[in-house]
Amino acid sequence: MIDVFLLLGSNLGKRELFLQQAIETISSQIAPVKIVSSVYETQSWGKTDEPDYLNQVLMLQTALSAQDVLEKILGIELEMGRTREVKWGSRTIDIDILFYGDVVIHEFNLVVPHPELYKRSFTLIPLAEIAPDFIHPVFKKNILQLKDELKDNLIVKKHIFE
Ligand code: PH2
Ligand code: MG
Ligand code: MG
Repeated sequence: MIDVFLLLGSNLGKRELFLQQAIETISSQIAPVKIVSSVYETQSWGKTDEPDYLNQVLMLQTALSAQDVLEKILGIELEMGRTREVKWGSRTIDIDILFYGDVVIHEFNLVVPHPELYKRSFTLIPLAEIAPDFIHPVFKKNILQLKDELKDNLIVKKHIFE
């Protein structure tokens, strides 16, 4: 079994509901979600005129290959109404593979560890909550170190549920 870390993001419509639905669907279609971070309200990164996101990091353990996990994720995103028009555009749900154990993957449709995670506090802050000591297999630094080295001033705060 491999420890897989996923990032959920939503910045359109019923964001809280979409995160919850994604966790349930991932648990039934991929593997039971073992650990979840808090939900964070985060300023849009990359395309700063987009609405704020809710982000959350999950850990699960699976015997599926990384490509099989990706295929399931893309199916779940489609089922949940995800469309892709512009890079970094708004979305009901985005599910990204952050780590697939300590495996390094460079395939035409999949790069793991996620190539931008080290630049993004909206990823490193929730990740540091559930896996502070996990070593990034390329940078050979743990998540807390990466988080402390980050120069990203976008606001990331714990989400308050209504
Ligand atoms: N995802 C992006 C681009 N920008 N910004 C935040 N705050 N959260 C995201 O999940 C996010 C983003 C591309 O997937
Ligand atoms: Mg993404
Ligand atoms: Mg994605």
